[in-house]
Amino acid sequence: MQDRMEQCRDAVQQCLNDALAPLGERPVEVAMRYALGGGKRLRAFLVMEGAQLHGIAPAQSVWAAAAIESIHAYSLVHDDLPCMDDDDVRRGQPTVHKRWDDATAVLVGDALQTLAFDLLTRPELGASSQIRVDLIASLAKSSGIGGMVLGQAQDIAAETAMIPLDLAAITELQANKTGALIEWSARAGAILGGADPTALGHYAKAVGLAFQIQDDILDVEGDAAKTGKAVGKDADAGKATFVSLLGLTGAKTRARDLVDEACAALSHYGTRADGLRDVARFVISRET
Ligand code: GRG
Repeated sequence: MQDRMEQCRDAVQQCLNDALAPLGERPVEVAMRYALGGGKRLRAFLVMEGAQLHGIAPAQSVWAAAAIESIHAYSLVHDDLPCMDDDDVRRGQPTVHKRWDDATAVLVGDALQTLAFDLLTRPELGASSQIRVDLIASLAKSSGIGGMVLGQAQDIAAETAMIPLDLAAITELQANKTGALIEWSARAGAILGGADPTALGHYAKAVGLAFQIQDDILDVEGDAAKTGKAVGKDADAGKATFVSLLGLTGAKTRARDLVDEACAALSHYGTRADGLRDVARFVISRET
């Protein structure tokens, strides 16, 4: 799978380079390229693997893969702003507002968001008008107030009110905040192939939740490694996470169960979906 992920990373980067080639060297344009660089390209890989299952060539699906990475990059740039998470480092580099300024970071996020929809209109995607409309409408819902933006707002509201969330509330919040884009990524391949995306949607719901649980596990294990404290002690004190609610062992078990559920949802595809099963396992074994 590592080889295929690397091929996907290269193809997506080339596609983004092509899409950005007409841009100039204004700070916002340079910062857009900067924000799009790096990352695991997990969402792109889901798009391209799902598309391949439905007979869509990588040269086509890479445009949808680049679109979701553009939305994802926008969300990270805005999430890092001082008015949100106030982070200084992203993908091992200074965040966009640190390297430039807040106004540039807001504009970069805005421009990356609209770029995503532009990419779905490109002729190289080779899709019918109806399929393009389906992809654009579902991406608008998943990234906007029907998905990611709603999840971010729920997160901010919970933090502002200092209300500790229960398991149902945190599951719903994360399904919106990070799950919606992961779900769109997996479903996009079936939509591109004119097929029913339900099975890939079930797979992605489980993978999205496992991804977030692993994120919480990495947070506490990373903090413990840095501070030398026992795992789980003082990690993001006061904030409910899957680890604080389930315990570290419980969170790991839940993540493994979700990966099993995700793999089972692909039964209809047989061994042709082994690449997607590998991604599900990768999500809970990743260390970044
Ligand atoms: C600002 C509207 C708005 C939304 C932001 C998704 C999100 C909502 C914020 C991200 C905050 C965050 C770091 C959440 C943890 C899970 C996550 C999305 C991690 C980053 O995704 P990876 O690991 O990143 O796929 P790379 O860099 O590999 O692409």
